[in-house]
Amino acid sequence: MSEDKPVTDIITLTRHVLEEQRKYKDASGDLTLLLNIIQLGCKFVSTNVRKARLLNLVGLAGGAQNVSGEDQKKLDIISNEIFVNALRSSGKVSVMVSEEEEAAIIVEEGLKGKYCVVFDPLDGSSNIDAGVNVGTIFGIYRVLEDSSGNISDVLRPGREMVVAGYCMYGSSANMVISLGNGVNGYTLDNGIGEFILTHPNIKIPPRGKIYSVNEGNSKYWDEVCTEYFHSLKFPPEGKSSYSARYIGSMVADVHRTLLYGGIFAYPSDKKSKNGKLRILYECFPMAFLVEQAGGKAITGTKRVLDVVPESIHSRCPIFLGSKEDVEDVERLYQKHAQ
Ligand code: P6P
Repeated sequence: MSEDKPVTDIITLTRHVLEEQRKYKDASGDLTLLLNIIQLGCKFVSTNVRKARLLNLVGLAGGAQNVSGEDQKKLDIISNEIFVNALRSSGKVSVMVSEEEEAAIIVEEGLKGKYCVVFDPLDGSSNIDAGVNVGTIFGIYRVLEDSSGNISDVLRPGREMVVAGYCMYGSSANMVISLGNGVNGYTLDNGIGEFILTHPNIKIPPRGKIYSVNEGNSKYWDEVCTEYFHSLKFPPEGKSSYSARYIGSMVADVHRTLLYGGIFAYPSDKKSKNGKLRILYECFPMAFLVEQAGGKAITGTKRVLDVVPESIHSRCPIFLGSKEDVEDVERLYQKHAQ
């Protein structure tokens, strides 16, 4: 909220999306409702992540039982169930892909809608015990023309998404979202249960001073990664070294990169030929957001959003962040390809 706005003129995410919807005369309101469902899921997860830290709900049941004697489920499984049930009952979704579901969920006739949602309900959940920020990552496609809603509606380039976003659960819940014309950030006001606009029109700096990569994999890196990250640590005379920041939770690492600039990478290497991060519900939404904020996202040799996933859990390498930093990597790959 800008300084001069009176407290009584609060811009919530719902209001912001409705204002956006009014720009499209044929808008049905379905996307607005769908985003409200996603907000509900994020509010639920936010509450339970906070509770989990207090009630030690995290981790496998391991014999722990809840009051009705049922085995406690891992938080990410519960989070997944909340999103799947809420999205299915919305009647706005035909296909769902979740990090927690082996196969795509094709919604039954009668409840099918115009959209497909791909999501990781609780990315980085292994970090919850340590109190590290975790998050929900999501992307939305419209069902293809003449499609009744099936797997082909999601095995598409990320550039065809209509919405991408994440919700980071930390000291507060921060939603960062793009509907294809810029990026806005919202903070959950637990008092009124609404996401309030706090970071309008996020733009990533053209170049940063931070690099974010798991250096524990450096012995497996290709020549480009070895040369590139070395150049950040041992720059030419007169240039400052970059700082290293790596949390190991994608939402937290990308959120910092988006706000402060620099580069986040999960490269392919000799151990993981396609890297670790999943294309549909990690790489695409983050690449979409970073591009919308004026940055870039590449696999090393091509734009991430131009990749076509072979299957719903396919992976790809990713370098994302400030335009000039990512272009340095791009040039190195081009040089090594000659
Ligand atoms: P590594 C979390 O498990 C995750 O999927 C991403 O959130 C994170 O960026 C990555 O894995 C961290 O992987 O191999 O560095 O521990």
